[in-house]
Parts: sequence; C-alpha cells; structure tokens
Amino acid sequence: MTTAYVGLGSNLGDREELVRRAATLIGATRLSSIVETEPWGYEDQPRFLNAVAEIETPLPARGLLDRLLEVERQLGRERVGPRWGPRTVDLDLLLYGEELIDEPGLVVPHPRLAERLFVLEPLAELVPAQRIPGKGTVAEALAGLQSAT
Ligand code: GSY
Repeated sequence: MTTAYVGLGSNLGDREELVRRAATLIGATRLSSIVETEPWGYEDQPRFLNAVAEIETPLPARGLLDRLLEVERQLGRERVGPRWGPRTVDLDLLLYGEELIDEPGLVVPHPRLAERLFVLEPLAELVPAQRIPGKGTVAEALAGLQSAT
C-alpha cells in the first residue's frame, strides 16, 4: 500500500457536496478542512472550495491517476472551456509516497504544488513534516510561499 495525497477543488454546483462525495469515492482515510479560496490562474470565475485527502492505495501511480479521472467524470466534470476555468470537481495527484515520477501525463509531486496556498495549507494541516521530494517538507514549502506573497 502507498500513502498518497490528492488535492480536491470545486467551483461549480454544490461545491461542498462534490468535494465530500469525491473524497468518499477515492477512499479518503483523512480529509483536511474544506476552505474557500480565490480562483488562481483564471480570475473571472467563482470562488473554489479546496481540501486535501489522504489515501492508502494498492494502485500504482498511473492506476490511481486513472481512478481520479474516472471520479471526476462520474461527478460531472466536462473538459470544456478555458484551461484554468470553472469545474465541478478537480482531483490532482499531489504526492505518491515519496516517489518522483516524470512521465507523459503524470508528474509527481504535482508540478505546481509549491506555488499554491490552496494546496499547501490543507496539506500542511494533515502532514506538515511530510517530505516533498526536491523541496523540503510541506511546512517549509508553505513558509517559503507565505514569505514570497
Ligand atoms: O488546479 C485545481 C483547479 N483550480 C483551482 C483550485 O482548485 N482552487 C483555486 N483557488 N484556484 C484554482 N484554479 C484552478 S485551475
């Protein structure tokens, strides 16, 4: 089994219900607080609810990614509109154990993990001492981002 962390975001529909259903469908063992955040990337869209889930998975990283995409589809995600635009639910594979993966369509740790407060804050609530390969601990990445903004 591998411990993995998944970022959850929603800014369309019943956002809290979607985040909670997604967490259940991916088998979350722990869910951070669900926080409301300003949109990042494409600002002219509704505010998001964000959280981070911890999961224990028997799947390889690629299999887990496929499962996350399947749950997004099940909860009504349609990949239309601008790249950073509104979505019913977004599931990002943030960390898969302490593995570094760089393959087509699968980069872990998530390449924008250390740039996003809406990911680092809930992740730090669950596992502040967790190492992010190549970037120190989650708490250190969060402090670095907070001091830069
Ligand atoms: O990358 C996840 C989708 N997303 C989000 C998000 O989840 N939260 C916030 N605050 N902004 C975002 N922009 C995008 S795209």
